[in-house]
Amino acid sequence: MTAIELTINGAGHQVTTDPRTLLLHVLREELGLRGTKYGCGEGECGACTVLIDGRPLNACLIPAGRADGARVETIEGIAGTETGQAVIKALSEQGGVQCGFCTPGFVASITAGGDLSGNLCRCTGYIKIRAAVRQVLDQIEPRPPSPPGPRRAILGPAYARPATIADALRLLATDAPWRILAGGTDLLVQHEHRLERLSLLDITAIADFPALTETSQSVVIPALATYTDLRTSPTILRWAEPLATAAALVGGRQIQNAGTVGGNIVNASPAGDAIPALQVLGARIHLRTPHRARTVPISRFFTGPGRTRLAKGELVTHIEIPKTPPTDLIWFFDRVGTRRAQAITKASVAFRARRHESGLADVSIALGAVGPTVLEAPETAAFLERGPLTEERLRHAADLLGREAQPIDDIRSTARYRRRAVAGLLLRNLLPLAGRPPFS
Ligand SMILES: Cc1cc2nc3c(=O)[nH]c(=O)nc-3n(C[C@@H](O)[C@@H](O)[C@H](O)COP(=O)(O)OP(=O)(O)OC[C@H]3O[C@@H](n4cnc5c(N)ncnc54)[C@H](O)[C@@H]3O)c2cc1C
Ligand code: FES
Ligand code: FES
Repeated sequence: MTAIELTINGAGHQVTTDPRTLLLHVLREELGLRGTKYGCGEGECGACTVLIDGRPLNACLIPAGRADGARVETIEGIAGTETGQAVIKALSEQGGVQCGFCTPGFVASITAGGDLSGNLCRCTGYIKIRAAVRQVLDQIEPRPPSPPGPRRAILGPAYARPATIADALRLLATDAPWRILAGGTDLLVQHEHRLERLSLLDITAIADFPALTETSQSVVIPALATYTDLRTSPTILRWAEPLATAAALVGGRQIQNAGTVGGNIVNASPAGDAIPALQVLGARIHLRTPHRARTVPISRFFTGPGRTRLAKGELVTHIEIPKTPPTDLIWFFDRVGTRRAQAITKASVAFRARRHESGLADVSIALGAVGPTVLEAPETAAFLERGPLTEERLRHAADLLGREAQPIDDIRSTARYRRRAVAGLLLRNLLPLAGRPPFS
């Protein structure tokens, strides 16, 4: 048991609990704040959305220890604010509430700016909720997030939240079966919340990860950079645009606020969206143990689905992308899923090349969700480098790309569809170079 300190709706609380208990349960069961709902428990529905330091996050994916020191706002507090009242009034006037189960989560998301990508409603059909968002945004400014306050270290036998990389590495070097916890958006879902079986090493309070920054040669991305950090960073938008695009397509806003690039890499899903983008950008992963620092090119990091070259006790500290002047670069990340938000990728393509007078040079292509790991497509890349950018040659390249994919049939899609999808994604993004309008 640990004394967890939280500021909830402006008031300080100390809750003595197992730090692996979900914040959602602390709010509902320990503090009686039952407006925050338990829907899916997997980050999908948004019924559990609360504002943490002003950002919408899923309380079902946050262990209490990770929330220690945070400013949490639940519907009980939001409803008393001017913005919250305007949101509730608009939802009610526009008919955006039926059973009301999803409403606290929607109110939180609308209060924070109106992005509804991480909120589901099974009753209203969204048109009226969207009308409420428009009504509110006409009347009030959304509240900007505030910087997170300092986070204190917690050092318990089953939950540790060290403050420095060195402390984390010391713990990882012991025999204890620590599982690194970053945003928790993979780990908690995979363990179906049975966290009492895990020893969690929470790295989110580590203060000495490098900052997201650029040097003369490269862009440095801390392992803890969230998708929100990546999609909004001017540095990433300038030097690594496909990564910003991928980040903007991940999950919904709550997942983008929690999920980290380090977690996406180590989780090693062939459908992980940051990975193909990082691969065409030539990223290198920086790894540390107490006695060794090494870097591995991302193209050599994965050994199979969910498997990597990460050694026991190793921590990903940051990712480095070499800078290449964006002039004359053709680059994109694109994907297909069942729908635009909150859908795991069925097929994705990341692409990077340099354009010259007669065609393309230095072509690099990475394919997601169509093989046991993210795949490169060297034959298609070589073909594209060999000749001019005509429609006929692009269509041939798309066929070749479909053949280079190694997809399987699974619950999300069929191999046949995935081959056609990667071909279509290439054409959708490159046909405009041959003078053809893009298609959707
Ligand atoms: C509803 C929902 C929608 C999603 N949609 C998408 C999507 O569209 N596209 C997509 O790519 N992903 C999606 N995801 C998964 C995505 O959120 C994760 O892959 C995320 O990036 C993982 O980061 P995390 O910080 O949450 O990792 P965690 O869950 O905290 O950790 C994941 C793994 O990485 C390890 N780890 C984390 N950080 C480090 C580190 N620095 N060093 C060593 N090991 C580390 C952990 O031990 C664990 O094994 C979705 C998830 C959910 C729940
Ligand atoms: S309960 Fe569905 S996202 Fe948390
Ligand atoms: S109003 Fe019933 S789930 Fe949204």
